[in-house]
Amino acid sequence: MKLTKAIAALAAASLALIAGCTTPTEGTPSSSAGDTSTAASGGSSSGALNITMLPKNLGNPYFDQSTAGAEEAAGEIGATITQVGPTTEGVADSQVEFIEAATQQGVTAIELSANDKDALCDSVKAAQAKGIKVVTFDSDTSCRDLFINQVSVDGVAQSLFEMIEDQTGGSGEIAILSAGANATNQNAWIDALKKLLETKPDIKLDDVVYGDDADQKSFDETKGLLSKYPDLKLIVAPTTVGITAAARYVSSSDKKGKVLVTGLGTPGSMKPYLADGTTKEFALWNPKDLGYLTTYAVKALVDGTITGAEGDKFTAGRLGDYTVGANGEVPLGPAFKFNASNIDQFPWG
Ligand code: RAM
Repeated sequence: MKLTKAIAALAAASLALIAGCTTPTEGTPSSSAGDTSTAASGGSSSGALNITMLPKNLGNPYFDQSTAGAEEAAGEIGATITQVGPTTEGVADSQVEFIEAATQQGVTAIELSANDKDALCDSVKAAQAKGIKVVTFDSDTSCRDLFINQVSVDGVAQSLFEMIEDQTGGSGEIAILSAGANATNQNAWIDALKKLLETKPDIKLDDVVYGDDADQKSFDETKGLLSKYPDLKLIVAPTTVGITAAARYVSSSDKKGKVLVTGLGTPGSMKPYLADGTTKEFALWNPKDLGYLTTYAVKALVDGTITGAEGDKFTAGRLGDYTVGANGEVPLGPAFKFNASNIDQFPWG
């Protein structure tokens, strides 16, 4: 995707969000009282799709966006989306409970961002045995029908690498503040980034710490990094929760102006830290489009347009045509870098 097209797509999504975003609320496996559900009729539904949306955690602006996109698609195809998920930390244990609850309810499909590559598989396989389609988005498992991948692993790592080079000037100490220690997506990105960093011996990776996509833990881990590594130049947080917490800590500490923060962040949450110089640039894709594409992929799986085999093709509403790639992955598109020159175009997240 050309940069201008990416900007246009992101800006259009921003406007749509301003018009119609819903805020997820807490849900528990045993109670539907706090579930966020959207039902819509009309569109080209092939039957009533009842979809459970299970992000890594709730209250995360990134997943607010992906759920808004899923709801937009649901409105177009006449599906129901019910969002449930861990309320604070992105952890696998409670995701198992939500998968089991959805299985018992007999939903049509589960859209899942996995907090662990393997730990969810018993429950995922039990759901699949009942005919429920399990489509991962954002963070994969080793068991699912399809994975909607925002950006290739190498693509994310390359963006992070470029921002590290730029914001360190090519030398100095860096540390990574990640999400959950078992998060499939972050671990894959970090492994690929480490390979790229091998080509830059003047950049030293001091440590990798984990904030579990919880704001306070991420904040505390940042504090720990700054006191443990006095010569740290840059914190790289490939998590929207982590980067915001790290930027907040750094910008209010005596390291402001000495330590920079970069990684993957939502534009709304990071805008103040671009303004005060805590970050020069950070990246992300369009999480709203990710949720939108995931819901169209679910529809295509359920109505038999695709089976998840490489080469299968389907159409995802306003996003157009997609082809299933190797290993049952559907890529959304490239990452996009936000900086002072473009941040005002993205009033979301
Ligand atoms: C957090 C989550 C999510 C990741 C983004 C970048 O919101 O960890 O999985 O894709 O950051």
